[in-house]
Amino acid sequence: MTSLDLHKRRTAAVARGVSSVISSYVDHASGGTLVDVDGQEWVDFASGIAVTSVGNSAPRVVAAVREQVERFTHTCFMVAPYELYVSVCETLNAVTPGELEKRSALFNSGAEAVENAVKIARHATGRPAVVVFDHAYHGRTNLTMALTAKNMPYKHRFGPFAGSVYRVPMSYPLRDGLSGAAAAARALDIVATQIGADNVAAILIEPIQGEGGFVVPAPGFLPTLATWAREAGAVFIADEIQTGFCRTGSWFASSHESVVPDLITLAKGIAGGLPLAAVTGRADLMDAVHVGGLGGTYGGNPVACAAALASVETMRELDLAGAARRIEASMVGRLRALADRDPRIAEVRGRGAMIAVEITVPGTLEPDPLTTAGVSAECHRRGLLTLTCGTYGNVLRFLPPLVIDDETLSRGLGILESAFEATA
Ligand code: PLZ
Repeated sequence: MTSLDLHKRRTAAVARGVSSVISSYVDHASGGTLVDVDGQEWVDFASGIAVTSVGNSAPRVVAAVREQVERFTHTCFMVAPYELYVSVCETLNAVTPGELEKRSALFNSGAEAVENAVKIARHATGRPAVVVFDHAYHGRTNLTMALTAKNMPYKHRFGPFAGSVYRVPMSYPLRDGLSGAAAAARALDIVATQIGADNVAAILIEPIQGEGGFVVPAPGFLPTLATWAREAGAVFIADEIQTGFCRTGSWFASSHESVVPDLITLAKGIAGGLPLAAVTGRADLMDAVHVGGLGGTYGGNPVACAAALASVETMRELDLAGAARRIEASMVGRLRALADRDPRIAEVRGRGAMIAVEITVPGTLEPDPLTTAGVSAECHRRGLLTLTCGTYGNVLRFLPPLVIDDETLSRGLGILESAFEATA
């Protein structure tokens, strides 16, 4: 069966609303490459959107999943509990920032984790308002669509949306030129005047924005917001679904600025590709919810839990935070040199193995989504799997698996350079 055959079957069977970045179908994949059903190899700079940090079919994950799938596949933790769920919660409480008493609860998807973090914050504070930011992405369910900024393709004609969600400006150094403190003051002034501090249940923010364009806030922005939340009795929620689990060169991106979130949402990199998500945070907040108030049929599925424990072990053993920092060093070096030659690149930014280039009309800050899509398509033609992002679709982002070897990483960067040259 070729990709072309599969495309025909797909068109007749799969809803049009579910799209794919490339038109090739995957046959198998490892720690840095995918091979499609037509036999072409792709260098993987996507990791299934920052998921397979330990690589595809990582040996420890495969072994743990195999063993668990033979033992039992599902009992529902709310019906008949099992050790793996408890072990994952213990692990999350230990690896997340802050030496404080924590609790965790497990879910299936990132959006579900975000929904639950907001439920917990509202329940614990007795307040309604949730503060979110320009360019934010938090999911596609009804509440998380309301929390997400961008209309197309996430929200268009899917409303009405959940209420008591307030959007304030993000710190976006390339575009606002503000210090972290000044950008935080701008955001908090709106909170004070349009919401009122006493009504705020939570400030919810990605420490580095993902879908919104790999926007790294100016230093001081996150700590100022976290301090404000503490003083206002509001919950500071870090959405580390895309940034977590060594992706940015640290176990969690909040740590780059020594921020200890009250609650943290987790998914993606947590379980080597198996669906698992979590909320981890301050015990007093997590335990404020009445018995039976949190849950779901599949949350903390035992096979996904086994995969999570094996993934975290792999991250520790292979020092994948260190690997992400090494990826950053090679990527940023080559990309900065490319930016010096190519005036379409307005900025190279990101941390660890979460790096992007923002593309604008040369000499201006006018976003250039057409060029961005063109370069990305050229990468695909040459066998490099890249993704775009950004409110204006003008950011080309790179999320290689953290286990990618130097040769494959270098080959991917070479393809990227040639794609820029071919489209100049
Ligand atoms: N919060 C920060 O990055 C998922 C979504 C891709 P789910 N990002 C990729 C798409 O087009 O749907 C994400 C995220 C952050 C929440 C989520 C939502 O996680 O597992 O996709 O629900």
